[in-house]
Amino acid sequence: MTQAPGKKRGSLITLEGIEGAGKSTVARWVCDWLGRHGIRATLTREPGGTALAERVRQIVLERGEEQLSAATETLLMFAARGIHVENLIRPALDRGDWVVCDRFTDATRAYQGGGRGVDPALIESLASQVHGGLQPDCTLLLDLPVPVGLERARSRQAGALDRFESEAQAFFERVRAAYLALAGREPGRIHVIDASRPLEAVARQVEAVLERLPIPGGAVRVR
Ligand code: Z5A
Repeated sequence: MTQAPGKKRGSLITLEGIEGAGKSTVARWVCDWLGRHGIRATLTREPGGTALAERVRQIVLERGEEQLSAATETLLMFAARGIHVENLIRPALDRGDWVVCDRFTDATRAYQGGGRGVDPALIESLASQVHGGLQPDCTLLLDLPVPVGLERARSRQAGALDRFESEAQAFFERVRAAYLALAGREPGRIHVIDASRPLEAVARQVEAVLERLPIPGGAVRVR
């Protein structure tokens, strides 16, 4: 890391969940909440987040003529992540900014690992090569029944379905189960939010988690 001596590294907050869980909506809400608490936050997403990583996103999401195996899809997710971490996430954290990221490596664990059956050992080996030493400080897992998420996502859909949106419900059930298993293994980092509730109720649950994070200035802020 190239962090200046005495300067505190920012925190990485990630949002996870199945399609339509409300990650993008809640990610914007988290940034606004941090801003109101005097914290400069960068909002970003995966796959993508930088110009070059967005090009990889297009390759991995677009449904074209050519097939992508589960292993190739995994490699592309980590290629985009490597570009993103190197060019956006690490520099922002080193400046002392906070980063709010719509999906990160837990998405690979859940989608490629749980959904597609990719060997977890491959995923963990790539994670350690690509961003070893960098883990989210806090992950908000927006959990809801698959039909509710798919209904939300599809009611908002315009245009052709991408490679994930065209998957069957059973795929998303495996992804959801994998996310919940991850949360069970890392309860200190991954906070399960009931995302089936109205947005105001979701925001209250998220706020309760954010209030326990170490806010610059030293103390843990409690209302
Ligand atoms: N992927 C992967 O396989 N492996 C990886 O490592 C990574 C990603 C990083 C990215 O697609 C795809 O890449 C993703 C996994 C895969 N595919 N899937 N599925 P994306 O970024 O285009 O799609 P997404 O991440 O699934 O996001 P989304 O469909 O846009 O959903 P969302 O961000 O969770 O939800 P939203 O846009 O905030 O909300 C959806 C709608 O619901 C919207 O109209 C909201 O106003 C509404 N909403 C939100 N919250 C509520 C509540 N609480 N009540 C009622 N209505 C609500």
